[in-house]
Amino acid sequence: IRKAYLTYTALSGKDVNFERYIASATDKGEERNEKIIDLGTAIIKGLKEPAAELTRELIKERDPLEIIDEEIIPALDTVGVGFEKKEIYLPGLLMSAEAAGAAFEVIKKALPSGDKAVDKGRIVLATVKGDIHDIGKNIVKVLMENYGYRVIDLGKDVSVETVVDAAKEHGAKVVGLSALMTTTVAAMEETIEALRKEVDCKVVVGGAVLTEEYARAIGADWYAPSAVSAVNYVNEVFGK
Ligand code: B1M
Repeated sequence: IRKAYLTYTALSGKDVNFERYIASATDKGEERNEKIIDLGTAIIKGLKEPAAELTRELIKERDPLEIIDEEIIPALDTVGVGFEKKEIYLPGLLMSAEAAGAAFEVIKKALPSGDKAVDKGRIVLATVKGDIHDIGKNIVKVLMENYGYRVIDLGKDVSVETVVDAAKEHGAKVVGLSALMTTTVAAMEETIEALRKEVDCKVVVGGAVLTEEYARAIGADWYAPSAVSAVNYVNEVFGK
């Protein structure tokens, strides 16, 4: 009877995101759908609407970049660890990513939009081949645009050739590459190698799995551990 009840509450939408149902099927035991009180919890639980709503509240009193660094990224890190330990499954990871995306949409609107008429320089941006993680890249993009750069965003899972062609076509002085998996940093190296042969540009790289040492080893000009660091570097390049 208990199973039937849990199935009913899940399928009828009363058990948001099947939270109690999933908990009852794992060794965590049944949990109640707790009231969501902070943005981090909303992201961890994969709740889009509350995540957006809580961000709207937070943004009234906190700096948007601080919300990204202190709320959104730590929450996604927690989800990543849970996924690694097999406490969170792929659908949970996806829902958290969507909730983080909803929070970021609110932040994007609140950021000063910059002067769109200004074109301080062109930057090609991409998440490398084989990798579909683009939340970090999108943050970098918004920030660069706010500083007056024209960003040609090639999206995610972008082939080496597409990056090289776009850099040539747009005469990009900087190419930014993002990779989040140990399996895709190899594609980053391949892309840098191809760029070096055909385009005269600086390459800035970022993404959770990278380190400064590794970035140097694959021939990048700059390792950006954060979006702000990427913008600082780009300002330096174009300033010169
Ligand atoms: Co995935 N995933 N994921 N995932 N995911 C990781 C990366 C992982 C570490 C989780 C884990 O196991 N702990 C793991 C990789 C393990 C590894 O290789 N070491 C992993 C895996 C395995 C996978 C799949 C393979 C799972 C599967 O299918 N079995 C799959 C990958 C498919 C593929 O790409 N081919 C997958 C899928 C997904 C989702 C789709 C569900 C979702 C992504 C949604 C999206 O991006 N639209 C997702 C998510 C959300 C994560 C975690 C939890 C969070 C990533 C994130 O967005 N962080 C992640 C765990 C983690 O990172 N802790 C994980 C927030 C973001 C703002 O940070 O991207 O680091 P980040 O960006 C920062 C800086 O790094 C920097 O600035 C940003 C802001 O400060 N930065 C740059 C980033 N790029 C930059 C570029 C720059 C400069 C700075 O210059 C150009």
